[in-house]
Amino acid sequence: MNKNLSFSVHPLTSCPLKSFPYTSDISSLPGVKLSYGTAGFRADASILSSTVYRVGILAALRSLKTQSVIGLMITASHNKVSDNGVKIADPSGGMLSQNWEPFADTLANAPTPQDLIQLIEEFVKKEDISFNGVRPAEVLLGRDTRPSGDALLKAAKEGITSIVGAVATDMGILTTPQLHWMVRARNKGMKASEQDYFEQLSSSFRCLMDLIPSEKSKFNGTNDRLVVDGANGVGGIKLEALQKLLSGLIIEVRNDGENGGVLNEGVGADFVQKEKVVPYGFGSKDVGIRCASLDGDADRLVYFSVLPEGSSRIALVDGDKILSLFALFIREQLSILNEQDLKNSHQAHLGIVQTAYANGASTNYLKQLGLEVNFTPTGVKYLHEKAAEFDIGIYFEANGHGTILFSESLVGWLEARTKELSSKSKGSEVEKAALRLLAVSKLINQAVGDALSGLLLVEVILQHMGWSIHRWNELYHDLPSRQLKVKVADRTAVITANAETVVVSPPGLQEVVNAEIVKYPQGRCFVRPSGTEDVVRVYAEASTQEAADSLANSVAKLVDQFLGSKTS
Ligand code: NG1
Ligand code: ZN
Repeated sequence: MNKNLSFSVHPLTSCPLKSFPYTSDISSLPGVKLSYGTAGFRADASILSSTVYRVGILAALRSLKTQSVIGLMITASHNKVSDNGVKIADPSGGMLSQNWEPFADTLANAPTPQDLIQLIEEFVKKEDISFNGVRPAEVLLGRDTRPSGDALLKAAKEGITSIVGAVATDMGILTTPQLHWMVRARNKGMKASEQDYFEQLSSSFRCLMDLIPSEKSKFNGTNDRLVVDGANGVGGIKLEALQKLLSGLIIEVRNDGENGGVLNEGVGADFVQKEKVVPYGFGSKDVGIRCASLDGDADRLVYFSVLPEGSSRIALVDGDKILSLFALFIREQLSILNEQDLKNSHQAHLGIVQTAYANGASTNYLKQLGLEVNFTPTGVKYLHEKAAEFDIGIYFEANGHGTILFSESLVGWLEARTKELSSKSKGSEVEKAALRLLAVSKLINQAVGDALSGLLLVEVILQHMGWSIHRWNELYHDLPSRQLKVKVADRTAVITANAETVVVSPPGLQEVVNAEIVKYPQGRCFVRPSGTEDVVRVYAEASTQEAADSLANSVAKLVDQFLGSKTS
């Protein structure tokens, strides 16, 4: 294939590609079909350069279309170290607009350079994308610590700069949420360097620490100590840098990738949440200590404590419990404002967003608090979109990805109100509640779930409440659950509805699943195709672990019967 296929200026858009250096690799493999899915494109790193190059083109076109800075992150998150992946951050810092996903899919799967060029020409015309000579495309690039990141970065840069005038700015090795934060900050005209990120997080953390009621017992002894499993990835390194700016908290980072540990191997939030055992480097010496685990690109966070039995078992404090802690704190501050502030013209609406993977006990708990709980399909893009409908929207996946979104109008109101109160009722409870909410809006990443900012918020709320991890974990007791993967011939044959809780195709499958569920007290079970792996996932919950296991196993068998085993 022609490695340097020259490409002429598009007659309508003047949007030329200078060259086409990457012949298709992954897209020419038989049977491989890439899908942008819930987390961008992921595959073995050795076959990904043409995909990353193409996503570079897409990012530059997206920048021209939106006349904004776009982000391109090279990471495969919690996947194994030999994998890599690529995803786009939109101008808001959020995920790529869903409208562009079909284009991303066809671009990634174009079988030949000619097809690719034709696709781009058609898309550029349809979307009316042009370079006006004033604002060229600009794409911020980030990558995690994977060894393949460097070569893929080069492919991304070539893709971006194949669009005339486009600028690729390498932001270095970053966590995924840092890159999203930077894109958002740049487009808001705010300072957007890594140092600015660290300063915003540490100063809002300090502000929240200063607002802890004096009568609440502050941490003492071992309680101000946190041990973090960095998954041998980028998160641990960044946390070590960030903690230099923090006081009132002692963080020990393990698995920071320095001592020969392998990324995500027996470590990290995904491992800890799925296996419910200690990650490498943790053990009986840590019984009673508050521990946390990040995933490979630090957009997921779970907490745990090592159980005393001398085994490797842990008490897991997952994303649902982080959400519950955040919800309690936000609700407390909002009720002070809503009830005590007579000038409060802004009765803020708090909404919670979960997926079907949220443990049923967490949903019950949140509902008992009187909170509105909404459900969306799996994938943070859906949760984020729903949470953005509220004045304050809190979303979390059980796996530890989530954040708190504040509407611009609420932040504006809080800014004005805190100024007013600082002159008239300084030190009042109302002023403190407003200041706390404002500080949370600055601490917690508004673009995407961020393990580092989430961790700081958990820490300050525990101090605010005077709670140990055990007290926190006692908020409610998780229902026993089991997740299974079923390899089938074609997972896309499973079509779901109602936030993935009901299978509508193949016909008849949901009916037999329902017939299983009713056999189990507190039984709940659903089936959906994974967006990141070639499997169908089964999730089951019931009153005992044996029952949850049995329900999951029977449903997995039904899935297998309806869809047939995978033939390779
Ligand atoms: P899939 O493979 O679509 O289930 C997984 C996670 C999602 C999300 C994405 C992106 C589970 C059950 N699913 O998606 O929550 O985090 O990966 O990383 O954990
Ligand atoms: Zn991740």
